[in-house]
Amino acid sequence: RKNYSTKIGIVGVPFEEGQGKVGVANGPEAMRKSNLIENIKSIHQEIDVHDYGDVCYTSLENVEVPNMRKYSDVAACNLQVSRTVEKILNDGRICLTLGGDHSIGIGTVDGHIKAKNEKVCILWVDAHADLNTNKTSVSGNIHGMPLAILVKELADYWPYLPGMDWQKPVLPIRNVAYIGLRSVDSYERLIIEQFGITAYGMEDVENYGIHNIVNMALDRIDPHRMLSIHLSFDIDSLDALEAPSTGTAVRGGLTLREGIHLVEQIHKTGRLGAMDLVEVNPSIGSPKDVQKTVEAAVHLLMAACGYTRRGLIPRGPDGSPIR
Ligand code: 5AB
Ligand code: MN
Ligand code: MN
Ligand code: MN
Repeated sequence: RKNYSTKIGIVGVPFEEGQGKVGVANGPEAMRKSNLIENIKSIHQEIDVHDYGDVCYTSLENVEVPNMRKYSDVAACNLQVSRTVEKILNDGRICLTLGGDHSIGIGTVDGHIKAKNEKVCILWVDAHADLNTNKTSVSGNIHGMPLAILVKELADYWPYLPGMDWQKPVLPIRNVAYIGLRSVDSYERLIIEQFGITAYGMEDVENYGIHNIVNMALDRIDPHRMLSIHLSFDIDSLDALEAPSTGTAVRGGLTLREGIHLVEQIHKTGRLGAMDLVEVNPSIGSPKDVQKTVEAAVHLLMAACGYTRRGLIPRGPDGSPIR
């Protein structure tokens, strides 16, 4: 049998200051109430899940950066996120982070990079590129900026970021791939083209199919198949019909089947280090919309833990199949 990690760590980040809508801070609670932990435990008997609870932080005082809304909260929260993710990985677990808005990707990726000595590649599954700086962002919302803060090549585009000295932009842009793009701002597109970032939009998914797209992305960002994979999954990568309860829904997205297939395929590499599941907002839409969205999130997280839609053959204590 292949040696997949069966040790999982879960952390919630009830944080919503990276964008303007109330409710996304309740994402972790909604996923836990939908029996996320119990569902993961029931995948197979060897699974060992530990819930590290929710991250909390105290906001910094008197720090501001132009066109970065709630900067002090984002900076303070992400330090705690980074430390927690680093700890979970150092405990030998795959780290699942429940968001929260996507600004928490700054901390999750930073913690992963620290735990694995920079041997990390990033799969950013999203309708959006999240590649704005404070100079290009039209909204000033930091959930549209995390990748621009993380990558090495854009370091010179930023002013000094007070209270973020713990975070160094060391991520090579060639280690990043997008899947699911369909709402990219013009300066983001310019950066993608200029740096040749691996970026698969919906038309690429249509042309090649999700299975080939995942392999093409891994060929580009991890050609030697040796890096720890960080899967940052924004629920708005899914079609608005499948995941309506999110702050910046865009129609024409991935089906849940394509999303699950992608996560299963990443699990099967045996190199999934950390996954973020962000932007689930239980205050948006009808109760049915919320249930649909939260259930989609739980399915995606279970796939990351090795849940298979085929069903598993029961195994005895020595790992051999019981027939
Ligand atoms: B999300 C937009 N590009 O910068 C901006 O949901 C949207 O984390 C950002 O992908 C969407 O405000 C951020 C227009
Ligand atoms: Mn995003
Ligand atoms: Mn998005
Ligand atoms: Mn496949």
